[in-house]
Amino acid sequence: MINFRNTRFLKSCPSNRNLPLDDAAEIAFSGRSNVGKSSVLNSLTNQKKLAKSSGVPGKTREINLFTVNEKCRLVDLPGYGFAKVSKKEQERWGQEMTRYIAERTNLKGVIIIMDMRHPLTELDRAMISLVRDSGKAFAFLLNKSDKLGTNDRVKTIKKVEKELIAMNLPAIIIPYSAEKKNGVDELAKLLSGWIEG
Ligand SMILES: Nc1nc2c(ncn2[C@@H]2O[C@H](COP(=O)(O)OP(=O)(O)O)[C@@H](O)[C@H]2O)c(=O)[nH]1
Ligand SMILES: [Mg+2]
Repeated sequence: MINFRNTRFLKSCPSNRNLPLDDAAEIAFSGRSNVGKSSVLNSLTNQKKLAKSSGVPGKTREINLFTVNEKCRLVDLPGYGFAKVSKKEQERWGQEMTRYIAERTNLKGVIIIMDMRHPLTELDRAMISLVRDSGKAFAFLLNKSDKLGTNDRVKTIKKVEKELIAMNLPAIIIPYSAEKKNGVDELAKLLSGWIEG
């Protein structure tokens, strides 16, 4: 099992052209802005400010890379669907993201993070087809589970599972709370499997 606790910031890349050498496996985290992507990275690595988490959505517009160890990196992709970003900027980001996911040879898998209260939005579905077309591994993390009661949580997970199966997708779902640190071990186990095979 990979130890994620020594993860360090490596580099911020405004475009694919700035990416480091593809000499370590990468795992990318994607999701609508404000779903808690930065908070998930922080909880996984047991650090408070590794990925800047803030109440200001849409701040992360670059591909941020973090070194876990010499064989593994975590990648924080720009959050999608932030209304205050211009259409043009969103389009450019769409292109950078598409290129990263489709062409990055050392990308082992993508964690699609969704807010458990609003799963599978239109933009999530666009991201899903992008990742599916890339042939890379992917899984779903339903964050902010602490915002729902047990019944609604179970119901939501079942509903998402059903929809994924209907779309012929692997229904790998991790219920998660970055705030309460629930699901961290499950996530670490899944990522370790992707990296260590
Ligand atoms: N209740 C709750 N709030 C969360 C959780 N994860 C993130 N948040 C909050 O959601 C907001 C956005 O989080 P952030 O990590 O910056 O989201 P990002 O834009 O996807 O990187 C912040 O106010 C976080 O404190 C969670 O699991 N539970
Ligand atoms: Mg963020």
